[in-house]
Amino acid sequence: MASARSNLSTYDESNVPDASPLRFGIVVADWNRDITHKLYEGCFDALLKHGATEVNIHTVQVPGTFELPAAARILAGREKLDAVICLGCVIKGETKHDEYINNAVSQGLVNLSIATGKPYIFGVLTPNTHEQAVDRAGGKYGNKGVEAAVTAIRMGELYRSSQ
Ligand code: DLZ
Repeated sequence: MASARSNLSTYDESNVPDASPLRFGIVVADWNRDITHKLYEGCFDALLKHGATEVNIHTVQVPGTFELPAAARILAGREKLDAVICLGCVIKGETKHDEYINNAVSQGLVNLSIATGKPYIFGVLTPNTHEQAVDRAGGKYGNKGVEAAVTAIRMGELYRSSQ
């Protein structure tokens, strides 16, 4: 960390660190795959756009969002990675399944990040409706997979510089 006051950068899609030296994992859930596979496309393309190479992006598919933390941990144990991006979509329904899954996954990913020092990125949509999900998977609010990729690049660079 800098000891003097930094000139803070304005990070957006036009000001992202070079991802070419970094290695990424992407774990994508198949539940609501019309949404999650779009998140994946946006995420993967954004990593490439910022310099990542295909051989440095390792993808694993899992059945549902609940499986993301365990699979992310397995993938990080198998490959040398600077950040692991987890993509899913849990749509609110008649029961409380969304609360159980979202709480477990967000807690699981932050626990992994803190325990290992490696960034595990929460790229999970938690919409009330399918339409809200569409809006955030390449629709009117953009593609949250792109935001997850940019977050992974920034955090991956921080992780790499601390090794
Ligand atoms: C069971 C379930 C339900 C009801 N809804 C979703 C969902 O909206 N999004 C999602 O990613 N997964 C869902 N799942 C599946 C769970 O994530 C998980 O795969 C199963 O409970 C098995 O552990």
